[in-house]
Amino acid sequence: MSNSIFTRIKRLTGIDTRREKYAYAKDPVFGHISKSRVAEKWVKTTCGYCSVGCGMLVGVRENKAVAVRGNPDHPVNRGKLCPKGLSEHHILDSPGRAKQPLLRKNGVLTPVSWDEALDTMVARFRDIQQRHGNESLGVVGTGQLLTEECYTLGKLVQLGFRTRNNDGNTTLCMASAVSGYKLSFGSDGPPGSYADMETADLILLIGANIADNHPILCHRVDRTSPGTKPRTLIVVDPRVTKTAMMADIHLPVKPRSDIALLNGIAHILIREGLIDRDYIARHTTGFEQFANFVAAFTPAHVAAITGLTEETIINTAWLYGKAKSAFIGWTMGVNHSTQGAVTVAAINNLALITGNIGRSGAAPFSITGQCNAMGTRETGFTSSLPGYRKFDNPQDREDLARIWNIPVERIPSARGLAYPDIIEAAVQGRIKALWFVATNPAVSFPNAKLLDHALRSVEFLVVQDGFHPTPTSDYAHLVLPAAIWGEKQGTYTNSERRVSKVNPAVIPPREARPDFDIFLDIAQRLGVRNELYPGWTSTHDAFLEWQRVSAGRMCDYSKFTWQQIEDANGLQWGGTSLYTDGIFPTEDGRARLHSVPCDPFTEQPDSNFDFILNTGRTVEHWHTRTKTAEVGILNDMVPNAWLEMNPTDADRLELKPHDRVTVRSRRGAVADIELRITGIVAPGQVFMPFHFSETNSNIVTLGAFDPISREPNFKQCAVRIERTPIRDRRNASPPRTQRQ
Ligand SMILES: Nc1nc2c(c(=O)[nH]1)N[C@H]1C(S)=C(S)[C@@H](COP(=O)(O)OP(=O)(O)OC[C@H]3O[C@@H](n4cnc5c(=O)[nH]c(N)nc54)[C@H](O)[C@@H]3O)O[C@H]1N2
Ligand SMILES: Nc1nc2c(c(=O)[nH]1)N[C@H]1C(S)=C(S)[C@@H](COP(=O)(O)OP(=O)(O)OC[C@H]3O[C@@H](n4cnc5c(=O)[nH]c(N)nc54)[C@H](O)[C@@H]3O)O[C@H]1N2
Ligand code: SF4
Ligand SMILES: [Mo]
Repeated sequence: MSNSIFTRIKRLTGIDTRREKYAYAKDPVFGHISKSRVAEKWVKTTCGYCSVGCGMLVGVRENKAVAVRGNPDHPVNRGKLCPKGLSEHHILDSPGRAKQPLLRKNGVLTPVSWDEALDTMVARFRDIQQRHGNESLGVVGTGQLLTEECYTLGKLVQLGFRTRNNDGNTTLCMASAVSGYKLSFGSDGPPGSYADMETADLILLIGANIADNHPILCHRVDRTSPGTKPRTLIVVDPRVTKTAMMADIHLPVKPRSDIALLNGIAHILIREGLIDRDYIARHTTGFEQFANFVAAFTPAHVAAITGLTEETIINTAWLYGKAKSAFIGWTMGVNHSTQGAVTVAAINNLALITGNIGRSGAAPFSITGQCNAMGTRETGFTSSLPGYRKFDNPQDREDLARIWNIPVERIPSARGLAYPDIIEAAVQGRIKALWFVATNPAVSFPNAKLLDHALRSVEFLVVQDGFHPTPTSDYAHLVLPAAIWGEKQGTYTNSERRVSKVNPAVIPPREARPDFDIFLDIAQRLGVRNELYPGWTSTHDAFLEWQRVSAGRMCDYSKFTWQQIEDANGLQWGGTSLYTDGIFPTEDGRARLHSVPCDPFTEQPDSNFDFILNTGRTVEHWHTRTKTAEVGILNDMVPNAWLEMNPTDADRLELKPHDRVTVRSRRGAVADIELRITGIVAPGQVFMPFHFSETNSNIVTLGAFDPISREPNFKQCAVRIERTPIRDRRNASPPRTQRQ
């Protein structure tokens, strides 16, 4: 920065920015120094969007967040941020924020005091539970709360409300990775780190579009910077995504043929002796059976299933087998499947038979989604007890009962209903009360019609969200306004197990309160506050107990304090690699090789519904757009959904670019979507983003779930594409948000 800029800022603002490391801000559009955006102080925190976990500084002026910039000292992002991170401060005082509790009276959501809101909630839940049993309550949380809040909520639901039906939006997201890790290694826990992407010889990304969805990870696979090691990037995705365009080799597999590809690679590795026999003998079980099983996955067989050539499959196997260290990263192209958990096991198989785990550059690595998906997984209460403890392990239950100072009988010995089963139970009338915390299922849950039925069926529905109205809060009997990222203190844990500090920059709007405070207040009214949270006043108290609960477990937080996490810009539990000694948390200490059949996906196209619909994301938007629709610079770039279709199909249907089309499945139709004709998708496939409530892709998606993880099959269902009749078109250009 030149001296003249310093002088200009000083003249404009009176602040001598030379004395402060980060204390100036340029208008992002016009480049000049804008006084309203010049921060008085910078608050160090962690991004609240995705699981990359970038470190950032929020600039604050007169209790307003006015700017965001990357933390140059943070090991994850080294000062860089993606467009969502850079504009994150705009969400805090956006008009869409929920600002007061609302209770439905005579059919209308009416402002009430917090006392009336929470007294009513506790009274209604109690009454319903007394009439229909404790398990008539279902709670659905999120990977977007602080770890301290996830932990506090888990105790409140399981020990306070005494229901096991406690799950999260993470079942729409990470559940298959969790189940797959458990199948292979006996426990959840991503074994690698982002650093492995820099030290690997080969990176295989399966169903992970990092260029849109984990943009700051792209720097780890970039080979143009000086000093970076030459390495090969292979991307497996039916679409030619931005990530596929970065690859040395793109494998455009037929939808859901990944298992065949993985088994086929294993087949060649075994046949050609490209395996680590020593590692297999010492650290795995089931190799003989596995080798026999994959013998059937010859290149010819795999070519027929995947649509790849035999040569490509053989070449990929050789590249993987010859790499000294190979890294496999995956995200929703794998997890969002009725075979998600076993696909993860098939990925783990490859790592195990080649010894590509537990050392630098070598890991089967589930890239997580939300800023704190990992914290939710670790603090548990859904598919496991806190600290990766198992419901069916008496010792684990006794450990917890001792720490919590409660009778062991209070701790359930089996998990309750998973998210889709909570919704199903609501439709069937077994669940009578629902509480959603920081998730927006009316847009994000598959087969929206069934969800609608569930939300209308329950006697009392509570929606606790930082924004209102949302498509889900519109259904609520009670809306609880919550503080969000930028207003709360605690920790998030990113994909690589790095625990980072999250700090408040501003105070929440009007009556919005941190989720943690809401949970404690509910506990007070339930009469369990002293028992469950003795002496607690802040999320730091929750952290201190979580440290004791996680001590000695794989996800051990007892080794670092909040201050140490803050000073170090994040610390990884488990170090850079797990399983460095090849010992796994199974009964015999060995990892399991699984024989995984490749079944066709549930709803195959036919003459009536002749396309396969794929759904996913774009870099500008976050999920259901409660946040990013409020950020002008993001929403103006991508204000509407679109549908990608291959030119050969468009020709056949006589459709032109920008035509308005309707996507119709057996469950419903979404009209008036802009058509994009592009080779990004293969013939017979179409793609649309799921971010837009106005054109909600989940009206057409399928309610089919993985039998192990219960994760939905969001990525394939059968649809047909029709031109939208004039009468079904939305009039003018759609509003910026769904709100008034
Ligand atoms: N900008 C942005 N970033 C985000 C999010 C966001 O909403 N917006 N959300 C965050 C969250 S919670 C998550 S979970 C992650 C998700 O991150 P990603 O998983 O990268 O996101 P998706 O776009 O859902 O799906 C990834 C890819 O899977 C591919 N796919 C579909 N079917 C198959 C198949 O059969 N086989 C294979 N191999 N691939 C297939 C799709 O074509 C798509 O390119 O992103 C996180 N980051
Ligand atoms: N078709 C299709 N559907 C999908 C997917 C797909 O690829 N295709 N992806 C799935 C995946 S991977 C995911 S993770 C889900 C995400 O689905 P959702 O969880 O429904 O998505 P979000 O929009 O992030 O919803 C989070 C809500 O919490 C609110 N919120 C944010 N921060 C806070 C906070 O601190 N406290 C409170 N109380 N509220 C807060 C936000 O305003 C928002 O309403 O969608 C799933 N749905
Ligand atoms: S990559 Fe993810 S964590 Fe980093 S700035 Fe973007 S949204 Fe935030
Ligand atoms: Mo996700």
